[in-house]
Amino acid sequence: KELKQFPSDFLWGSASAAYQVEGAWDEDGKGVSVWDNYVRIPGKTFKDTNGDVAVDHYHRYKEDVKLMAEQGLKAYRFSVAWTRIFPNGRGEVNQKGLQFYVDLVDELIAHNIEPVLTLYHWDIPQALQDEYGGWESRKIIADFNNYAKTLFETFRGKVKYWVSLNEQNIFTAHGWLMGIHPPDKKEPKLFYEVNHIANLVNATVINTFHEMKMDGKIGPSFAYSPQYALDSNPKNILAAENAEDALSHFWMDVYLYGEYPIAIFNRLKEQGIAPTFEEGDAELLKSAKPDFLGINYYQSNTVAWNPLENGVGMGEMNTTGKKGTSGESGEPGLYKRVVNPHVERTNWDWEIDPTGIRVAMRRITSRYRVPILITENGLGEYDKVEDGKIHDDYRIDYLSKHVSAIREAISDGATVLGYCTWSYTDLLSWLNGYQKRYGFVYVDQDETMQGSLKRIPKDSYYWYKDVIEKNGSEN
Ligand code: GCO
Repeated sequence: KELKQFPSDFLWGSASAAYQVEGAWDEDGKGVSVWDNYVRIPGKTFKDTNGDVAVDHYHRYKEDVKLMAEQGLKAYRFSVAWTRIFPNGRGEVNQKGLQFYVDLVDELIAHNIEPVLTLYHWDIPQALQDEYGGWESRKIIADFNNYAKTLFETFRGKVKYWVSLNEQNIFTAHGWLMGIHPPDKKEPKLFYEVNHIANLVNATVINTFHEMKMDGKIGPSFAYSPQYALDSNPKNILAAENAEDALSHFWMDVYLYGEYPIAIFNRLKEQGIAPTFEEGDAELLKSAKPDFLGINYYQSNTVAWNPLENGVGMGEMNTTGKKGTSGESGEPGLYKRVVNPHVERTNWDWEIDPTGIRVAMRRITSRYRVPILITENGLGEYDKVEDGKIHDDYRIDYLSKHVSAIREAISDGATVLGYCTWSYTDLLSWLNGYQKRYGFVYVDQDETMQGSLKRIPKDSYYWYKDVIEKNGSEN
C-alpha cells in the first residue's frame, strides 16, 4: 500500500441538503415547500416517510458541527431552504429563518470548516408553484435572483463556495418526465422548457454573483454518470455517444459553453419539443461562466443501440436506481440502458464503479477545462448497530476506492478542488426514507421515523478522519 497525497489545500468535505436533515418544517416562520406537501400524498414515499423532523439538524446543528470538527472535516456542504428566507418565495425576509444559516455558518467558521452553500436543493416554495407553476415560468428568474442576492449580501466574505442548482438533470427528470418528484408530471415538452428556464436561472445568478464581485466561487452541481458502450459493436458505440449527448452534454454544454449539443437539439426540434429561445436567451447563456463544475458522482451507466421500432420509451432520462427500474429505459433511435456485466451493484441496484469517477474527471477536463468540485459521492446502504458501533466496511471500501480514483484523475491533469461525501449524518432519502443510509454519522431512527435521533460515528467516520489527517488514502 502506498500513500499518495492530495494538493495541500484540498477540501475534504461532506454534504447534506436542507429538506433531508433539518426538520423544523414549520418553525420560526418557515413557509411550505413543494416537498412539505408532496410527502403527504399517500404512497409517494417509502412508507410515507417525510422530513417534518428529519434528523433534527435545525436544533442539533451545534452537536453536528462539533462532530465534524472532531473528525477534522475541512468543508461542509449544506443547502438553504428558500422557504425559511422567503416563506412565500419573495417579499420580506424572514429574519428568524435567515438567522439559522447565519448561526450555522458562524459555527462552521469558528471550527475552521469551509461552508459550501447550495442555493437550491429541490425545495421550491409552494407559493411560487401555485402562483405561476414554479420552474415552468420565467417569472422564477427574478424571484430566484432576488433570493440568491439576499444570501450573497448576507454571506459576503464568509461563504467562499456556492452551488447554484443541485442536480438540475435529476430534479427536472423526476418532476416532469418520470412523475416521481413534485410536481409529479410526465410531459416531455414541459421537461425541456423547465430545463431551459432553469438554465436561464443558473446563468442569471452566476452573473449576479460576479457582478457583485463576491469573493468566492460559484457553479452548478451536476449528477454525472459517464455513459459506456456495452461493447465494441459500432452501433453500441454510437448509442453511448447519443446517451452522453442526451444525458450529460445536454446540461454541461449549456453550463460551460452556453449551447445545447447540436444533434440532440435538432432531434428535439423535429419532435416539436425543443425549448423555446426568446430574445436574449442565447446571449445570457453564453455570458455566464461558472468558476467550477460541481459533480455528484454515484455510478456509471451502460447503454446499447435501441432501434426505433423497439419503442422502449422516454421517461427515464436518468435513473434513481431503485431496484427493478434500471433495466429497460432509454430513447428509441438513440440508446437503451443495459446491465454492465463488469461491475457490482448496491442493494438499491446502483452500479459500483470507482474507475468511473476517474473517467468522469477525464472527460470533463478534456471537454471543458474547468475546475471540478466533487459535491457528492457515497454509498446508500442498510447499516446495523452492533454493540453500539457501526461496522460499515462496505462504505469504507466504496469511498476509499473512489478517493484513489480521484487521486489518479488529478495525476491525469484534472483540477479537483475538493471532495464532499454524501452524506455527513444519515438523512432522509427522498423516496427511500430513513432505511437507506449514507452518513459517516449514524442517526438512531428506524424506518417508521421512531428513535432517539442520537448520533453515533460509524467506522467510516474514523476512516475519513485518518484520510484527512494524512491528506490522502492508502490504497
Ligand atoms: C436519495 C438520493 C439523494 C441524493 C441527493 C442528490 O437516496 O434520496 O441519493 O440523497 O443523492 O439529494 O443531491
